[in-house]
Amino acid sequence: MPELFSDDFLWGASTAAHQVEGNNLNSDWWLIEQGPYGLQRSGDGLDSYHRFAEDMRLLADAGLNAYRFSIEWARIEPSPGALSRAELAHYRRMIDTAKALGLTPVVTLHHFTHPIWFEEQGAWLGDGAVDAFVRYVEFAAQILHDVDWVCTINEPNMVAVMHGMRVRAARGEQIDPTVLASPDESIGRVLIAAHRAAVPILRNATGAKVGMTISSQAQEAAPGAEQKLAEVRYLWEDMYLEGCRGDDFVGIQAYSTQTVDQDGLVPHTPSPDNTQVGLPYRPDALGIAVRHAHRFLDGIPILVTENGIATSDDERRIAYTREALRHLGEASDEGVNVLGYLHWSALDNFEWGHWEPTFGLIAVDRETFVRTPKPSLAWLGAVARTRTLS
Ligand code: GCO
Repeated sequence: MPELFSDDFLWGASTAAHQVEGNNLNSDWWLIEQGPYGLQRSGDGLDSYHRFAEDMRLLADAGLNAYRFSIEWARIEPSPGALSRAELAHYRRMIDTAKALGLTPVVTLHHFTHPIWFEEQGAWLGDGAVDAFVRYVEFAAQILHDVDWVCTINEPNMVAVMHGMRVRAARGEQIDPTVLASPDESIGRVLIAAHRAAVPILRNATGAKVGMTISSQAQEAAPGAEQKLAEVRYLWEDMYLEGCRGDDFVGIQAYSTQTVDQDGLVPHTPSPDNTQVGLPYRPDALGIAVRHAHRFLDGIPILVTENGIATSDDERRIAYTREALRHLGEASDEGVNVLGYLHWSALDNFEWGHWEPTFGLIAVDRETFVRTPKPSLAWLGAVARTRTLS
């Protein structure tokens, strides 16, 4: 069997601070969870704030060589301009721990959450939003000097969806929280400006490759809807890819596909084969996503920063991931420059208001915090060590 990818390929798993840490009390999401949306609460999370070393050790022991995690703005800058040195030191310990275990840290600076004070200033639509983010990035850069991979903002396109829906709800519009609105273009423009402002700061202060991670829906045109696809994909994805031009890499995150017809996004047909979050089972989405980013950004290096499946059936997770990696390997053989594959997620975690969907390679008892690796973790670790899809 031919070997997959190069020997310096990153093989790992991803998490985000708010989804695993617990008690992220100063963040907008802590408030959102208590709002009128009927959401479950993150609470203690998985207590990864204290148990991160155990999480990382499980990944390293399985054979993975990378871990993507995020650092929390709401902890590092608890009030405007106030730097918490203790929290920076906490995240520095995470970097050191990863390195000591042989895991390359891939550090995300903003993964959906921000401080309550930033929310109160209007968040991304407030005056001085980019300046506030830049100040946080300057703080964060103090612990990133020897980190090789930094993602500035995770899925700005999805932030523009969620933040946009909240802004419209606050204005009194009727919003159906189960139907995703299009990304709010004005919010998206601010996020792109924030990313562009962060890149030179990080390049000066660190040796890191710097990029942004984009949610790809692997959109496909229904017959005759090519023009509509181009319009829709611009708002959902291409505008953000455009904002990555000139970066060291782009992070691509793909789970399933999305059909676009003359009227726009076609709702997914309910099916028992859909995943726990209602997405069609489409492991080929990853190949579609990376090929599009490759073409659109003229061969930019690509790091797969998320790919996975919400399922309670771990055999299905393995089957999905095997197929996704096969498609990724084919894209790589065609010339797409793929630098790594970071599975979503390391752990079953807080899926933004819901605990039921399980994306993890590791199960967690939320009362005792005991971690139990699933067969998929050993399987992915073996793929990483042997670079073959057994
Ligand atoms: C994302 C999110 C993750 C989700 C994952 C599964 O970047 O979309 O980063 O936080 O949990 O996508 O839906």
